[in-house]
Amino acid sequence: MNPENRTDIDENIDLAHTENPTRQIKPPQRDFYPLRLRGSDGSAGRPDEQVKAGGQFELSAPESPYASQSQRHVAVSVYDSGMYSFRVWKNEIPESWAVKELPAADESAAAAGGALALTSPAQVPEFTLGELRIGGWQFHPDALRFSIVCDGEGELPRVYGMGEKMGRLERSGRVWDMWNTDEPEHVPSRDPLYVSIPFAFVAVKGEWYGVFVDNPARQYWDTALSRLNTISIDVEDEYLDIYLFKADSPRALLRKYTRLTGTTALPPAWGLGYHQSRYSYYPEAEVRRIAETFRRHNLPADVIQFDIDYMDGYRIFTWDKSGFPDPGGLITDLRDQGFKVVTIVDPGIKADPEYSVYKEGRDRNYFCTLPDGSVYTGAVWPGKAVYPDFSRSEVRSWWAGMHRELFKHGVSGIWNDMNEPADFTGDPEYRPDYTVPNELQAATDTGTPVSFARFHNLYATGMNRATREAFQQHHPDHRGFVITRSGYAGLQRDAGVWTGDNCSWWEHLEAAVPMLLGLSISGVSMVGSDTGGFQEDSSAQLYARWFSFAAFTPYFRSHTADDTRAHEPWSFGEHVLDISRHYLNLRYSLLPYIYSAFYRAETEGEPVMKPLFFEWPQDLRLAEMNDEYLFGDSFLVAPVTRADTLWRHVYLPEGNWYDFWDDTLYRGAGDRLIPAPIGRLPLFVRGGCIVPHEAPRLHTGAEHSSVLSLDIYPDEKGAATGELYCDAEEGWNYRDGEYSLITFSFRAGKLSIEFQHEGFTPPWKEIEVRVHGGRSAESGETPVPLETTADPLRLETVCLPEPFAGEQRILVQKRVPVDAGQHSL
Ligand code: MIG
Repeated sequence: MNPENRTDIDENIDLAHTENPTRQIKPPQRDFYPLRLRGSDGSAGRPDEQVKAGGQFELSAPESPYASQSQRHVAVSVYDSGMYSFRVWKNEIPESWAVKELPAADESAAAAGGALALTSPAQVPEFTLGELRIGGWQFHPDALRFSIVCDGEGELPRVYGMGEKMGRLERSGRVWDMWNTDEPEHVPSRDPLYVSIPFAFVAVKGEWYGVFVDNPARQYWDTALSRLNTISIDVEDEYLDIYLFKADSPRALLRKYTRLTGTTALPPAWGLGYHQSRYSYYPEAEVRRIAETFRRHNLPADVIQFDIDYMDGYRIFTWDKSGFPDPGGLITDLRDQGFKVVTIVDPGIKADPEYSVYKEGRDRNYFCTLPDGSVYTGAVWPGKAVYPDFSRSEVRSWWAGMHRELFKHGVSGIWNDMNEPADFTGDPEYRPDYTVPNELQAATDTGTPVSFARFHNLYATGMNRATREAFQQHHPDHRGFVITRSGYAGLQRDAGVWTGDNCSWWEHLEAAVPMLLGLSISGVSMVGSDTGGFQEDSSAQLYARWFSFAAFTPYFRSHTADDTRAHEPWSFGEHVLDISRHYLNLRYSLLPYIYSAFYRAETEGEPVMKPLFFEWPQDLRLAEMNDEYLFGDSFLVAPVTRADTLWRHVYLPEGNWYDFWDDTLYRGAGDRLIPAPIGRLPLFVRGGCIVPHEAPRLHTGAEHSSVLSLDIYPDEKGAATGELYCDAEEGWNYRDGEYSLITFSFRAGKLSIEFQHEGFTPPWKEIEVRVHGGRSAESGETPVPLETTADPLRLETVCLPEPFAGEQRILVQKRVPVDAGQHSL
């Protein structure tokens, strides 16, 4: 952006509510020059074209007027996990913030996952891996380009992943922009949004490939738009690190990616409870009223979140003295009611010479500068603001230390907002430029400053790392809880993501499903959308539907903007209150199940919320499934995302499926019409699963009930398996073995309980086992909706089906001890 176009901040103008027209993203027009092989002797190619791992080539663009700048090296590496990397570079490459650990190098190219071959011994080197051809290296002084051609004999590649994007789960046919952007208008065509994860799954001819382009600079991915079988990627930098994976399933592929970039750590159990938020609960009396109302209505909840108005004039790490005169007292009282507090933190520091955080940061040169060395001033909520330079470990430690002001009063978790970073002096019409200028400098620990053209997408990651460090500094015995709006590949090691400023639209409820799935399969397991919608006023019906859906998403939070009606569970009358309580209870009773799914997320990178194609990659009906998903291994969720709906069409994949509410047994694969009046989330349990659950509590700090329930849903052969993970629910001792992993298996009427690991005494004394029988849906009878009155959509006649009871068909019920052993049922 031309710096001259930047707006000077006028403190009286409401910058938050500016217009923002839809734009189509296209990479800028550039003349690229092909990079050709050049022998070390200067000849035009090498005769010995057989590549080995570790092979290096010299490339140059002889026809380019920039010939002197255009010489590049390409190095190929092979890792033991069946992963290949290409490094195209000229200068020194900055340390990657995405890659956690490189798997060991494996010199034999026959590593698992198929071999890589150099197929074009001609001038432009191309490598093939199965159906993929990687090559077409091109040079422009501002960008490098390469392409991935899928030789699928006419079959077009399907593309998934790429993090937080609007639109469908399957990403082909568009150009995607990787540039963290404060984008409040989530219309389907809009891109980019807050998070950039340049990692995609490419499925072609039944094979699964992964492409990860590790470079935080802006990237454009033309996913088979310009040419149907080609993904062409521009990176606005002078180097590329491309990782290429091959696996026999999408799950195995994601596992490789999370081995490289890390997994989502197990959150403290309270983080998986319900969070209530709004912009903003103010003053403290309002916070107390919210907490009391939750308890008065018997609503399970663990967290109240404080949005920016808790601060003194939006100064980070301060408290508004009149609204929150005694934050410690307030938070203690909330704790007595079973609530924890999560506070918002923004990166922009008010440029106020009287403000200690500003003064200290300025005196220590901790803020980002322009190339002339002067501190850059932009603007956010507090007006003129400066930006901490999170590229430096010293600044991150300082920022971590500042959290003392929050933690000393009892704050438990941090919500990082505005970390794209947003800058109100940027271009409000073109949101990718609603940020600090690219010429800004990040000083880095190496001493070589990098411009924000390269650091921009890492800014949030730097901030999230600092927040992680805050927990290490102040609460080393706590796991910490961090939710971020922005981030880059690998962000899952430090934070979960909520999907930012959606609207109270049915369309956004519908969009939340592929959006959360896209993030989940890009390594970020802790994800959620603002329940009920952030901007605008939710209707009672929308809130009820959204709430029941969100109970089956990893991060479960209601939030709404400053100018909307209230979006609390009781804000829409008795019926929505009942529905909300119902789904809160269900969520809380399933916490042992959800927590166990998070254990798999940490140890294996398995997403908690996952698309159906993950489980049945061969079933092409699932390749485009945007409105159903798996939550953990056992539940298939098909949320209603349209107004005034009584029925929902559902496609059930192969296997047996039990309607969760009444045990109607469906045999997949096939299409079904399922009754779905308000209050009844279409929910199915996969035959062959054993679901652990417990009596719901008002919050996760309350004592567990003494009985754990195990509901067994047998498959066609009458068998089922399940698992349960438990530990202290906070702290790190589980990493030293203080946990128990219990597996259950049911076969021929016998249940066996085994401890795969026994390092923690489960909180339950007994197990109540129930075997479900299922009622056949094959009788030809059309299922009757539970509500037969005239007005089921106006909520007056909501009939809430009881979970794990009521209409279900239980064949056997029996209590057994929580010990290893075998029991006849
Ligand atoms: O520009 O802190 O996405 O959740 O309530 C608005 C106020 C700034 C944006 C976040 C939203 C939060 C709001 N913030």
